[in-house]
Amino acid sequence: MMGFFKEIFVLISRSLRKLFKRTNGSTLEQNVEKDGFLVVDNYVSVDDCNLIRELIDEAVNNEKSNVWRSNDGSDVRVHGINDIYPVIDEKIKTQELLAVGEKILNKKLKSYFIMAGKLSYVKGNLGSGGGWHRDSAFKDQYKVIIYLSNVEVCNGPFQYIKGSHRFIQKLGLLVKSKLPLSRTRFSEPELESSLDKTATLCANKGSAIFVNTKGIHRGKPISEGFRYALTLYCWEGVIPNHLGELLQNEK
Ligand SMILES: O=C(O)CCC(=O)C(=O)O
Repeated sequence: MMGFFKEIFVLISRSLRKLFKRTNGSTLEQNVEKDGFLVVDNYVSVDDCNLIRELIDEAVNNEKSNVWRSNDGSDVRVHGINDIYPVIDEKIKTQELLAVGEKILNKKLKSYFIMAGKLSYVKGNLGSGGGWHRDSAFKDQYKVIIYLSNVEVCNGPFQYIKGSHRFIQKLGLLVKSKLPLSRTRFSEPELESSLDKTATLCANKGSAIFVNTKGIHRGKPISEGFRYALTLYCWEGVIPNHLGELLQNEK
């Protein structure tokens, strides 16, 4: 019952903010609001993607870096890579990405970092993010994922259940599959009634995915090769402790 009221509260506050904004917003904002995501091709040039990939490899191989690895070693992450190489913020125009996020959320964003992720095929891997999940059960959460390598269906593309950030779909999952509104992690069978709405976002290097990660998403388990990507994480307040510990100056 509590979850229901939280959801209604978020819905009312979002509608009020929209009312005061008095504009429908850009196509990008409208798509993220409707479907939960939008892919923009050629956001970063191929040369810049290649340069950033070299920097990621350098950071991963440098023993001074704070590198996170999944248990099976298929997912390797450098949180706050922009603190080691500020040129990355310049190349991906982080300030512009944050400005878009502020428009989508209609809130000021005060903190952020860039996470570099390198996925490689390892038998039995769960994919980036460790399976289907919402980053937050009730609050809208903005992220941008930039592919630095061409991503086909075998390379662990980002997957999103279209519209799953919306209250109406959450209600559907509650009614059809008995999934509480507060749930953030899901097994594949639990999502059976919604999997036909899955968008598998294959795209070329340099593409940027603008997404509300309140919706249900995952990185598809990688079945071949590798995937390089950057993810912008940002917040209205401070960086949560569990992520702050992974940043570069914390080592
Ligand atoms: O990198 C991906 O494809 C998915 C990442 C993810 O699940 C997340 O950022 O929460």
